[in-house]
Amino acid sequence: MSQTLHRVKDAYPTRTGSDYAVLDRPDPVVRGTAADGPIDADTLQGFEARGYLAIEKLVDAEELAVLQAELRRMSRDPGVRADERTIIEEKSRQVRSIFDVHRSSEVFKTIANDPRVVGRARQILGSEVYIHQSRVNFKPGFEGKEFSRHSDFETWHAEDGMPTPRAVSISISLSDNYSFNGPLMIMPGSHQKYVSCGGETPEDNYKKSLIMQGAGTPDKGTLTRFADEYGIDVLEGKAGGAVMFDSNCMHASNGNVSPYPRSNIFIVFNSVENTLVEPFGAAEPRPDYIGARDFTPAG
Ligand code: 6CS
Ligand code: FE
Repeated sequence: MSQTLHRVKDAYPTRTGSDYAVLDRPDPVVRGTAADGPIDADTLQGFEARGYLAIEKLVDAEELAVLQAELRRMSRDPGVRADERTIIEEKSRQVRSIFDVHRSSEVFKTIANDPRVVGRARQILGSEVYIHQSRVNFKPGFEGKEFSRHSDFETWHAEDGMPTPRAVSISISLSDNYSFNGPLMIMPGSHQKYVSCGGETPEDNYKKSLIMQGAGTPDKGTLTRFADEYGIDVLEGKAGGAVMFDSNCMHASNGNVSPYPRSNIFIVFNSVENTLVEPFGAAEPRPDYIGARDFTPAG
């Protein structure tokens, strides 16, 4: 039986050609409890309310040095640069992101499956988890371009076929994040609302959206109302720290005109009870290196 017949009414319609709309989120945010893993009750409560949590020090100096060395190695490898999983900045031609690093790099595969990371994801999502996507973002000094404001889940729902927002991202800082070098910015609490975006998904959208997102970025009116209601938290933090955030948080990051790079590794965990079906708002699913279709549990 085709998966289409299994599809219940889509609670998160988007890019259906109609106008923008703000919908309530019917699905819960945190499904585990403090007893289920390393996150304490207060921090879990904060994640439920704000949609994110910050970990001041996830890895120690030695582990961080290994991650940073791997980042440098990959960014200099001409084979990596030529690979379709590597996204190049439009103007500067510098490496913007490398996708699928949890499969192409032993070092990043190790940290992506580390109990300190997977244990937290399982606790938040209340189930076994698998890796939906991984990427390293470079955001080099002077040239690193911005990421316009968006909900990751809106894209994963529309283009990868992710049914509900039962997914969580972790961004591990590989360089210090200051207010001035393009750190992650999250609207706290915005994950409780879902912005159904207007327009439709262009053919092969990922070939452009990973350089600069177009479809799926909310309209200015909605973003202004969201900023007025939720505010904007700027996630500063030292290298080796991390931020975990709900898949539906409205987030962005500014360009980087400082001399200091803002590099991170970004890993997305999806619940094994929320595996991908066909896209809800695009003609074709995106390639496996962006939306994984291997649902083998992580860890
Ligand atoms: O399209 C995606 O899957 C990616 N785009 C952004 C801007 N954030 C999430 C994800 O890495
Ligand atoms: Fe994003």
